[in-house]
Amino acid sequence: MKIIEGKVIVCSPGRNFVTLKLVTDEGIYGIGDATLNGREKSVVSFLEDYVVPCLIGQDASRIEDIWQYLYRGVYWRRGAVNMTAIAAVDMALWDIKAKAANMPLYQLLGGKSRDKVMVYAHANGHDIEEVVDEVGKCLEQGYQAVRVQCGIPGLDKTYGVGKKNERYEPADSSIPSEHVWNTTKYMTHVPQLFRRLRDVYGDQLELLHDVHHRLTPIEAARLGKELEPCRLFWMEDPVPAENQESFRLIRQHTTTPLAVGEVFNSIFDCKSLIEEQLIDYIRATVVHAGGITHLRRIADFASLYHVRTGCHGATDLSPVSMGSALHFDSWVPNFGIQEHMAHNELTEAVFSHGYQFEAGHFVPGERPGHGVDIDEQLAKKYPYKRACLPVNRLEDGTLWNW
Ligand code: KDG
Ligand code: MG
Repeated sequence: MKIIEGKVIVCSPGRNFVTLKLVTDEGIYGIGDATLNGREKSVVSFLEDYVVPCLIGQDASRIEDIWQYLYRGVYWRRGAVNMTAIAAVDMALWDIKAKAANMPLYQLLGGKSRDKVMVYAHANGHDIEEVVDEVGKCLEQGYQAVRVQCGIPGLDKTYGVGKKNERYEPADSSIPSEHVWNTTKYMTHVPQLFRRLRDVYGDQLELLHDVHHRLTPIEAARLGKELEPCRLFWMEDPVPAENQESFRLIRQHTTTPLAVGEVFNSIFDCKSLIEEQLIDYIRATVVHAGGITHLRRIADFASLYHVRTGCHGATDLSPVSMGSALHFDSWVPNFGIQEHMAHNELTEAVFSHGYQFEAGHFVPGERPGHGVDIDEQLAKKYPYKRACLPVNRLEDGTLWNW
């Protein structure tokens, strides 16, 4: 079965998505997500100019060999743009193989390890009481795990908190908008938020929080320690993780579980974190970490060290990623949790999918392949709109991590 065409589809049904469609000479096609938030066109160009021409004529059934060809065979390895493009090819090829076998993708991976996939929702608010209400709404919808983010008194904009009455979408401006950060204000507010949530909702609800790379190791250690009585499911991305060893210090001081890795694109980004058991959940995801072929390798490695998966699933990952992730999550033995941030109605119309929500969980569905398709005609109605992620500065103007 030969690849005869590779088409890159860019659309913006509320936010930008890049989709790769690979077509074979047997008429079977597969699609893969190639969305890299705020850098969409770099992946488009890389796919169109370099990757797709090399795929024409290749045997679509040789997923592993094509992965090695695009990774090992290339002198310039790794990097977000490169690995997102490889991921899109890989997802599309798994889709093709599963369709050719007339099976849902999870069957090809080894079958289901669980009946349903636990997901966590997002609740955010400008102040603590608004967050309390939002968490209540998630519980009414059946979620059993909720990530909470709250506005910080004295700071104008906060990561994870939308503008009044608007969905949160971080890529909000054609030139990066600027946020202002103050660690002391944040560190004094967050424990109050979680104490209040435990008072209102008790001990059973799973609560998660994303620090979004804002702290230093010793600050993260202190926050983790302070939050211990509130029993978080995880504290995510407490510090930037380029220096994996910095997690040793955090780990020595707190039993709050740690989740890291949504910006990782290779197993080498998390090698020490996993080997030294410095984290509890690895958040590498199918679209930014080289597809199912590479994510499976990361998960297998993590399983040796009691690290479980917690795939990234924000709205900038298209339904194609969500579908692929849910098949992966259904199979992976060391599954932890899956992030779910609902896409808007336009996105749901452009991308039809077989996955379904069931009381705080998702099931991947039984459609052959990963079960997600794109309506190309409808997609054309929503052309690309330039949108960048924000930058962050301290109050004195120093550039900080966003
Ligand atoms: O593109 C950036 C977002 O995906 C990211 O900010 C979301 O941190 C995030 C999360 O945990 O979902
Ligand atoms: Mg995050």
